[in-house]
Amino acid sequence: MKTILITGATSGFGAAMARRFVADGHRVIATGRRLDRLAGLARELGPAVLPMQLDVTHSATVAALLEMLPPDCRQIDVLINNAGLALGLSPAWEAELDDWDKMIATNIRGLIHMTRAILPQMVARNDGVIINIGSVAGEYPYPGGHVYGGTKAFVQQFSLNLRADLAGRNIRVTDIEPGMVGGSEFSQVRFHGDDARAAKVYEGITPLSPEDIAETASWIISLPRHMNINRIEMMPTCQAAGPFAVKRG
Ligand code: NDP
Ligand code: 8X3
Repeated sequence: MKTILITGATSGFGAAMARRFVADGHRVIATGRRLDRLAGLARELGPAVLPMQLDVTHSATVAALLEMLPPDCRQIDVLINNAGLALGLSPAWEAELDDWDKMIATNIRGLIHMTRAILPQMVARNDGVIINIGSVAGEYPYPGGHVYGGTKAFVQQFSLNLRADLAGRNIRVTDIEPGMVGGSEFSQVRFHGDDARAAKVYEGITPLSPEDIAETASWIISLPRHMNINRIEMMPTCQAAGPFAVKRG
């Protein structure tokens, strides 16, 4: 049994991973800002889930996180840096600066602060797994992806650079980079609560599901300690990259 801390467990991938990890026999520290959702998850999944309200952008809370946990839950075997969001899809010159700041604060700053809070104990034990949730948006550009894609490119390179520091230790780091995934609140959040616009994103396609991401994370965690999956890029079969955009005058 491992103790797995998930950021952003109130919906989407995070909630699906919590369900999957408990089914796999692990204990889950489920975090996020919406405590009612976390309490619901704990009611559903039982004592294997410890709900804990946590906003990853509150640096002081993140730094004090371990002391806030009950003593028998402070050894974090697996950290899932999942909390994140895209805000807006307008061209860069029309984008809201506030949206950009929030994506940077959550997807980059929140993720690195979480990592810095948990990594020392993994190094001290010479054991641990960190799974970061990146995106194909960090690898391939698309119109309106500007800062969101930039934050996920950061997550990819930060993950690889962590591996460089950790080489020779039994601490694994993986960047899971999904394409289109339905069944989460991602697009509702991106379009600031415009549910109709969000639903259109998945019209006529079968996207990946949060359970597909949970399956992938479950597999990564189950691998032998000497085996590191550096990056894993996944898309539904309806999606592919390219072609280059060529605008003719
Ligand atoms: P959801 O919107 O359903 O989930 C996002 C989660 O992040 C929520 O639980 C939310 O919880 C949490 N969160 C947001 N801001 C904060 C914060 N400041 N502090 C703590 N938690 C926060 O979307 P997904 O499940 O789809 O997204 C999960 C991750 O996957 C994100 O990093 C996203 O960028 C990435 N991703 C999504 C894809 C998709 O197509 N859906 C594809 C590729 C990557 P709460 O609001 O309660 O705090
Ligand atoms: C989410 C996938 O293609 O909407 O990271 O950016 S995409």
